[in-house]
Amino acid sequence: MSPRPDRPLVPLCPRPGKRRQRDHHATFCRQQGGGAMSRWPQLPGWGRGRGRPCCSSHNTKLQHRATGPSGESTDAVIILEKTPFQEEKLSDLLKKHVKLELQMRNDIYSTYHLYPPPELSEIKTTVVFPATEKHIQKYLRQDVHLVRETWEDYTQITLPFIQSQSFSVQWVYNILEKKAEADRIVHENPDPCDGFVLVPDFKWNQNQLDDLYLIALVRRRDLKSLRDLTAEHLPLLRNILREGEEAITKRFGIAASRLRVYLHYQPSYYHLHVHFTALGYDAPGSGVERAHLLADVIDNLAADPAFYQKRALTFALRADEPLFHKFREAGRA
Ligand code: M7G
Repeated sequence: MSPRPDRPLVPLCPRPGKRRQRDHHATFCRQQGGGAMSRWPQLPGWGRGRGRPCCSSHNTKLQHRATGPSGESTDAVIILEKTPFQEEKLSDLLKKHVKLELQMRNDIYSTYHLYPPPELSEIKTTVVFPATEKHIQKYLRQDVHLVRETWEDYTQITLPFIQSQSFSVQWVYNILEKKAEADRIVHENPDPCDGFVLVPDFKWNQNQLDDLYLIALVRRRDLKSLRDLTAEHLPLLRNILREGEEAITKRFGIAASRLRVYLHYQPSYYHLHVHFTALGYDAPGSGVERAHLLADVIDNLAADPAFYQKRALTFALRADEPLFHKFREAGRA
């Protein structure tokens, strides 16, 4: 027998101070009807398109093919993510008149399907529309391989490749020029050479600090990635580290020692930026094959101004990525 749904389930409420829990369950969702259509971006044929799902533990990515009014076919990528539970809302979730269905009971153990009310069942949704083939590839799960890139590989393989094709960084320029996300800026340093803008990353919905994620975008437009950095950029990097940490502590009350501050190599967007994530959050891309701690980058450049023009750098590439094929063709992977 399941408990009466109108009975408050207060005894199940976690003790105050207990860490918020992360939802590890994946749900594959697909918008089927036109009910909420007006609230979505202009996605033609939304709900009627074909989907190609790719699920991980708590998120799912869906390629959606939409058909426009004149019959043209356009792709969208839709990323659905279960967000971490918010501790202050847990008691609501358990007290409210939630629908609860008993799944099984055995001795002192029982499991349920709990259907939360809409205000407590947010799914963070990111839409890329229109999406390029490169966006679709980025979000599809693929086999990955490690590549070890020397400086020669960088100049002969990677650089020509990223110059010929990489994601547009228009969204970055929009932030720097305050044409987008201006109201979200957490901190900015206006210096054209050593300045930057700090904004919440769009992976973070800002509802809870567990998965805190911000990015610092440098103002200058001539730095693509770690490979371009020399000792000349130390003042910029030191500003980002010190001011970024201070701003986050001031705004969100998180000490610098609880932040992971790093650059990606390879990044997806070749305009230099730095990631700030909560240390307790297993952020995508924070593994050793991609994340380079900013404090280490600063030390490396202080010890050797041309460190990143000498060192081999390791990163993972998906098997079907054109850059991986280039490394293969050159006998380097
Ligand atoms: P990256 O290292 O180039 O690649 O990071 P990744 O996306 O594979 O991690 C770029 C970062 O910018 C990522 O953390 C994105 O979530 C974030 N990002 C991307 N876009 C398009 C936006 C955007 O429009 N606004 C904000 N605030 N963040 C974005």
